[in-house]
Amino acid sequence: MSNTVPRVTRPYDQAELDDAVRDRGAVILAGAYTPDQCDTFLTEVEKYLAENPQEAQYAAKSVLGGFQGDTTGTLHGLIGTIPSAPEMVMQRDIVDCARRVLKPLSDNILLTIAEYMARKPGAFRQELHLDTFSWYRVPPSENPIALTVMAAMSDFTVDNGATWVVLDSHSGPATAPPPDWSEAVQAEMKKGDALLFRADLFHAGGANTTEDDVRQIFSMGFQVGWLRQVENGTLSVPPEKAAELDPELQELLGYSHELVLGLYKGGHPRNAIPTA
Ligand SMILES: O=C(O)CCC(=O)C(=O)O
Repeated sequence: MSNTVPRVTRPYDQAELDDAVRDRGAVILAGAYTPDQCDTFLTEVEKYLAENPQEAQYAAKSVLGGFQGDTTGTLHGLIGTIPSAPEMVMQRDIVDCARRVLKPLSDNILLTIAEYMARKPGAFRQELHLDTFSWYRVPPSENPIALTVMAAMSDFTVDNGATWVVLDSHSGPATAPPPDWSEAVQAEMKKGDALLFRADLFHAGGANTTEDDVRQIFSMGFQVGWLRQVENGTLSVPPEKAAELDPELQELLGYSHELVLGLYKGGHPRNAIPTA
């Protein structure tokens, strides 16, 4: 079987997309975002960080920021602060694919996290890891419980550390030892492409060995509706702010319930959102 990451081009074929994610563990959606969308997102993030320097410091010292080290800049809680973030999260092909692929294990899906990462020159190569580690007590399954997206806001190259993935390494326990690096391949991408992979697939950020090429990433995840999210969506976007958002995005943030999980006063959590 080929050891290059499957790649779909527009118009994306749904079956090809879903099969690649389910069966090989990863796929690249070429041109998932337009260059304009990438530029707008990056400009807004830059402006926000310039106006709120305390946020960059807070992120650097946070649990996730600490894990990344000081060669990676991060920003969380994008929805509600970065104007284009809702549109970035609601990339229709990606959200719809997540709904289909996660459907066997959940009727509803949630946004696990939405974050910005800048992996700067000097960024180290991460260990091969699984994003299911967040829920390591959940038994392994043929069907994924979560998906991760690494969208290239600037080109991902071998030298600037394009994400490594180990195709077909999915469906094992979250505590499984990593495979050998010789099995890993890099997902080189053009600005606007998005790598979508199962959270139970081994992957790692690569080393950025360039002098001046910052690898700019918009990353997000989707998960079954009965697991706790990594980013607390209803604290990041409290009801008054959620009121400004599209109902589907409200639900993805956590203003939703899976059977009786997530109820508010015994009813739908959208009841907490003020109406005009
Ligand atoms: O940098 C990347 O491309 C992947 C990052 C990653 O997997 C992580 O931060 O957990």
